[in-house]
Amino acid sequence: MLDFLFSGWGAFWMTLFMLLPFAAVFYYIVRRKSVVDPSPAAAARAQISRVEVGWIGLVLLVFVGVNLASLKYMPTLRTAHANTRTDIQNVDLTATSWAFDISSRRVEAGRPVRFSGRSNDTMHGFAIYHPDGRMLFTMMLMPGLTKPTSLIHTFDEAGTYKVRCLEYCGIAHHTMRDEIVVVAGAK
Ligand SMILES: [Cu+2]
Repeated sequence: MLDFLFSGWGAFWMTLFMLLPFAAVFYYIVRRKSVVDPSPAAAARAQISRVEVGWIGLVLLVFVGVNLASLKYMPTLRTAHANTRTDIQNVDLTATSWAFDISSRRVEAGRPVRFSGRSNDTMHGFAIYHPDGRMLFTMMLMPGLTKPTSLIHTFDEAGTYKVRCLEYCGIAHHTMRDEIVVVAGAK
């Protein structure tokens, strides 16, 4: 049942749920200040003024608007969305000091790739770098897990992408490199 919390929408509802106490405190303060204690204008009507309602409305509108607009950039939702695609490419990899064993070093651009990684011995990292040097993502590979660690990424551009281990794993950690070739998608 708890698996739901680790899905895209589960994470979304959980985040909203965690914001509830803050909303309650915010409401309590606003209500107390404008209804229960309207001082220093003690003679003012014991109601929330239109200006205050307007401000609260504006704040809520901006809050909801910004959250909705940024929803599609949430990694969990992107992953959940990519998981529904049937053309996903699977790449399995195993890290062993000090090399990667990668099931396929050639993937297509424009289609999501699910990287599922395991470690055979100690903590390793699996990071992919864009040909221009930018790091796109990194994932941590822990030994002894029953499920592989997985991450979904869609490459936009063809090219040779460098792979590096970013968890210090011993004397030859710096030699733990590899490459993934991204080819243009067939369209
Ligand atoms: Cu390493």
